Amino acid sequence: MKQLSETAQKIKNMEIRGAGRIARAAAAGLRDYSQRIGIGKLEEFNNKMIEAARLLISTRPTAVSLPNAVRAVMRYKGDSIDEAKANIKELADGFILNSESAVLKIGEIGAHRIRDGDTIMTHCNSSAAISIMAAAHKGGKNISVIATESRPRWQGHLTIRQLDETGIKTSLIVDSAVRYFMKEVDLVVMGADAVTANGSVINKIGTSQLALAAHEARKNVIIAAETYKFSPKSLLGELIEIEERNSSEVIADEKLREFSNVSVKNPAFDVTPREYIDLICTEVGAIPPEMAYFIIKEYLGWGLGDMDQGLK
Ligand code: RUB
Repeated sequence: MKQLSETAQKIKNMEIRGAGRIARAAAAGLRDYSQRIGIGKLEEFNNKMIEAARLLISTRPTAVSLPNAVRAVMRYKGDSIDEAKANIKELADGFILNSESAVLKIGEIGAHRIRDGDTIMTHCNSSAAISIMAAAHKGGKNISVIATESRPRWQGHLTIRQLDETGIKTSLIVDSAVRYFMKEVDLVVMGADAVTANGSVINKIGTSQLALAAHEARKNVIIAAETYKFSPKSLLGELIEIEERNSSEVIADEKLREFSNVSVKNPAFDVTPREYIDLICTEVGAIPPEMAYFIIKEYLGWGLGDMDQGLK
């Protein structure tokens, strides 16, 4: 359990972050943990796997890719521990491989929407969104990017490093400057932690503000999201939990203690309504947000009437 707890801890403290990476780390964590479980009864093995799955899911509440990845591995079958282990390995490796190729495929599909000379604005650090920019650049399009810092965790610094390594000209701006610079923008491209059945997108705090500014300026907003970011449980009416992180990410504890009447609110994500989103670019195609239910049904195997699945 030690290694699995370490993976869980790394996801919690954001050493492993970004919805896609979190999903792949969880699948790999479950796979490696299963292979280390010693001899015993199959029932004990299954219980240990359930415990491990719960631990991983509890680390970060918003990224739906996490429970979806865990569910993809926990579908394993086997009449013996050896069979179960083999199937877990197959499912986890399959998930990881599909996830990596999904990010590349999203790049290929999304790049069609980018024109030579475009200026793209992005927020936070999304590998799927960067894949689109990298594919357009690789395809010979001369693009530039405006990237936000993404306070309080500065994921924008990861983004500018990755774009710089790719050779894409990038400007770094403070989060509050998105509307100021919107006039220079042709297209907004961002990632997602979750997409609900009604086509809303949950992503890093500030995403909805940026989408609103883009909507006002009549600039298109593209969301890059693998199919495993779509939330089957939103079909049950469940809302996506917005992670509230520690106040020390915003202001140092000792500084905060200077005040008697001040508290900090630090939600890590927000919800962008589908009205502000033109396209969700998935690995199976670029869809309007209104088609989110179709993805949940066709690619995650949940449809209306499958309510019992929510109880599993
Ligand atoms: C990361 C974030 C990213 C999405 C998509 O938030 O909001 O935009 O997770 O990323 P955090 P990807 O840093 O809090 O995890 O496309 O890489 O899955």
